[in-house]
Amino acid sequence: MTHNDIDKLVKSWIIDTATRPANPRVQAVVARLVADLCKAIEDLDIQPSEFWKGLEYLTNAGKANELGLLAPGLGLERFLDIRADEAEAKAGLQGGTPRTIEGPLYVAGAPESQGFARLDDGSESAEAEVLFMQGTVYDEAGKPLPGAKVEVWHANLMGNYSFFDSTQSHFNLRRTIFTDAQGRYQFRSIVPKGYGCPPGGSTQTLLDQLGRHGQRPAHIHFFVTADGHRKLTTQINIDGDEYLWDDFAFASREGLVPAVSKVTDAAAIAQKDLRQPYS
Ligand code: MBD
Ligand code: FE
Repeated sequence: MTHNDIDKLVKSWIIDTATRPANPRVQAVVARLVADLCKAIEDLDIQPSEFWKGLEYLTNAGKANELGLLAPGLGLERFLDIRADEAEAKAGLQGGTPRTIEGPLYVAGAPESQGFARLDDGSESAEAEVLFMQGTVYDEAGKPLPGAKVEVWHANLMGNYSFFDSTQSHFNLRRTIFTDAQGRYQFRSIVPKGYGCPPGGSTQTLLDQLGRHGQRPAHIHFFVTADGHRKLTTQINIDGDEYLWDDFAFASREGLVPAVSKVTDAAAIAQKDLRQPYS
């Protein structure tokens, strides 16, 4: 069958030409996706057994709540970001901290504080390196923005996230910090390890067949929001990670790998103007 024949056939099935109420956007999107799938079946001579295997795969991935992991693994979430960057560039917007993907592991409702927060519950203090981070939220004119909401979340030393890992306390390594009068936020936490897709899970099983690993470099996620401003979704990477430029989710970007300095004495830490000195 030609692609043209497929387009016609699919439209004749999917789009109701009668007067029933319909959603034109859903009609257009579904007709396109089904037609593209039919074209792939035709061109690749996908066998019925392969088709049903694919459906079973998606069923299992959905049941295991892994579709949100599959999307970044296949580069689809990164693709949405590339398009968002293009749309902003077209609108004449540029500069600022680059966006990168949210991923599937954000949880709303983290404890809130002003200016500073400690993110970790101390349960890994014996093994972890202490991490301090501070920054300033600026508006598009480069003016510091007080009262901006900075939501931070990251993995523990096992590369796991609270709520998705029942061994962690609720909201461990998740906080919401509002910037102070100078637009600054500061936090203390632990240096995280990178995430790995669950071995034997739907996503990793597919990645295996693509000859790919399912590792992310160590990273920290951010949402930055403020009234009258668009939301920034981003991450930073911990420099030196072996997967820094080999992320299975394609989220690493220039400008999101801040300089890390190792500080070993309390006096030097105090000099960094952190409100809650190392203890
Ligand atoms: C993560 O921690 C993550 O940030 C992404 C994008 C995908 C899987 C796990
Ligand atoms: Fe993550």
